[in-house]
Amino acid sequence: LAATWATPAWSQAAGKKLVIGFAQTGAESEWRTANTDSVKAAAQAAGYELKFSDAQQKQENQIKAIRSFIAQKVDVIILAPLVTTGWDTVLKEAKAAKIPVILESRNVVVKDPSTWTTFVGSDFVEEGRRAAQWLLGHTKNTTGTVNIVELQGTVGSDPAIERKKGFEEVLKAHPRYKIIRSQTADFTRAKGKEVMEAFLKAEGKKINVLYAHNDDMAIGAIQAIEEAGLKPAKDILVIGVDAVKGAFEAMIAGKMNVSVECNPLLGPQLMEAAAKAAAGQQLPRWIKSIEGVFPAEVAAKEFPNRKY
Ligand code: GZL
Repeated sequence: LAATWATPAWSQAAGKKLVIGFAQTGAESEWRTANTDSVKAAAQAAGYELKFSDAQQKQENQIKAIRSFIAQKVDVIILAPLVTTGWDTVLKEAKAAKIPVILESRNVVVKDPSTWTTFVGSDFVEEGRRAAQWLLGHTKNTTGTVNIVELQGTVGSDPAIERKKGFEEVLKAHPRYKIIRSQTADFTRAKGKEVMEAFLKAEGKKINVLYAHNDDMAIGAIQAIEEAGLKPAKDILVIGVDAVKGAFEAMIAGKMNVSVECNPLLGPQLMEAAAKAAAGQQLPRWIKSIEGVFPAEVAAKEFPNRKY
């Protein structure tokens, strides 16, 4: 059951402007900047005050930001938790201060789940399944071993853990598909290129597929593949997640095969959830994003419709 909160002293009738503290991970990817823009725009549209903190990919900065929001007595805290663990103490402090916490874009693992009100974000296991299902379909007329290298997202983050889980869950029934190398590139283009260079040095032409937990790492890896004299999307299939602009551009250029969408435009849902949480209303434990899969064949047609 969603945690219910005592109605705070203020009420909408008093017309008090909602004050929200937003502890963002940083600006590691195109997805993240689109997510930040969506939250800021939705807060402005709602007439709410948004106190924004960019943690530069450090959990301790997010914890500091949350403590500062508590000290400032904000009405609601929105947290995009960099990693799943390490939140028990600070979320207990928020609960003690009767400030609802809304998780967005990543989930947490805590002993007392009543310390957070709702998670607004995607089903990352399903995103991993969709990546594997696309690969199975795309290679169904081939035989022999399919060697996969995997660029994982931030170590210990919810999307990295679950995209790996979903991908492996589907492939375990197909033993000819083998993940021969798997390493984190922290969701960034720069690291994606660096780690893919290492994979290519170690495995070279043995690599048939790249599965990247986000498009930014895939785009970095594409540069490494080209610099190694290989053709991305042909010599090595390139699978990404997020469906950001960069992925559509790569697919239209024939350098990427597919991107599994992960919707960053969570601002409107977050503002609605924040107002309800501040008013002590019941909320679902998970407000799930709606999203699809975009293979290169549809990229050019879809591109004009994209909003991030
Ligand atoms: C997903 C989000 C992930 C994106 C990455 O909800 O947490 O973090 O897939 C981003 O691009 O860095």
